[in-house]
Amino acid sequence: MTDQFADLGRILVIIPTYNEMENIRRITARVRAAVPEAEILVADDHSPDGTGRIADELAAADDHIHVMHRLGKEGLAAAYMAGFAWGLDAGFEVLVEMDADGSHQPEQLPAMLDALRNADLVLGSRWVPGGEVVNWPKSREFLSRGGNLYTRLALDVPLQDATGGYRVFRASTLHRLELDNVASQGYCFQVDMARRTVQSGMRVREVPITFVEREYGTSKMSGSIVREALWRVTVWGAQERAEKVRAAVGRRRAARSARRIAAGGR
Ligand SMILES: Nc1nc2c(ncn2[C@@H]2O[C@H](COP(=O)(O)OP(=O)(O)OP(=O)(O)O)[C@@H](O)[C@H]2O)c(=O)[nH]1
Ligand SMILES: [Mg+2]
Repeated sequence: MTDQFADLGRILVIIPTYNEMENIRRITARVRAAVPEAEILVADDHSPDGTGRIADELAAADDHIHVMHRLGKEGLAAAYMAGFAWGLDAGFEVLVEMDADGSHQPEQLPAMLDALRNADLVLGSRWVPGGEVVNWPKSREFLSRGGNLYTRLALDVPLQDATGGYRVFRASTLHRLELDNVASQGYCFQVDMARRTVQSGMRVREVPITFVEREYGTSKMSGSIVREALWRVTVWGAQERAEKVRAAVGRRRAARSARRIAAGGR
């Protein structure tokens, strides 16, 4: 089998899980088929339904599958932070975020990896031309589109889908992002990572994906995750605007004193 992405370096797909018993076999098999050279890290938060045990069985049968057993449910962001640390430490050059529930289709990963050749971060995007959602109630679509519009306006970040969770990072991008102080839990963590990448001048590309609503298991989305996203984005936006005003005032003062010096005064 030829290694289609050898030029990108070693690839790790991180799959956080909490009670994904019905999904874990399916999703790992699909990743293995779609990108055979990629390795997988299942980051399980001690799922009561035994997802971690099933992942152990899969890992025992396949040296491309690894499992991280975490102590308890700490949220998606914490699982990804631990997964990133593990992957960077193990020397992977490409780190992928993917949900376990089938919403992020492994078959679309090759197109995203291809886009990484000209980017530092690739976002799987539902809201660029060619992107779509399947089986989503109108209310969820409204929430996602509205959340992204609000994020664009509040943070001045030119992304159509900054809240999505299907992503491909270069290791070098994660190294530059100072992961230690990434706060927040749900969507907000995704927004924070995307805006930091844009603001540090790195290249972010959005690739259209077909997001498929989960068929098995239950969603961990909650009102508190949405509320957290809303207030954090608002606070970040206000901070950024205040900084821009401070910078503009500073520039004006500097220009004024330069003019005074040029005129011989003080
Ligand atoms: N390790 C870990 N994984 C989690 C946690 N919460 C959610 N996940 C996983 O994160 C992924 C996304 O969670 P979902 O419940 O699908 O959340 P969502 O995709 O935002 O919501 P839906 O669209 O309703 O499915 C899934 O693979 C979950 O198992 C957590 O606290 N710890
Ligand atoms: Mg989901």
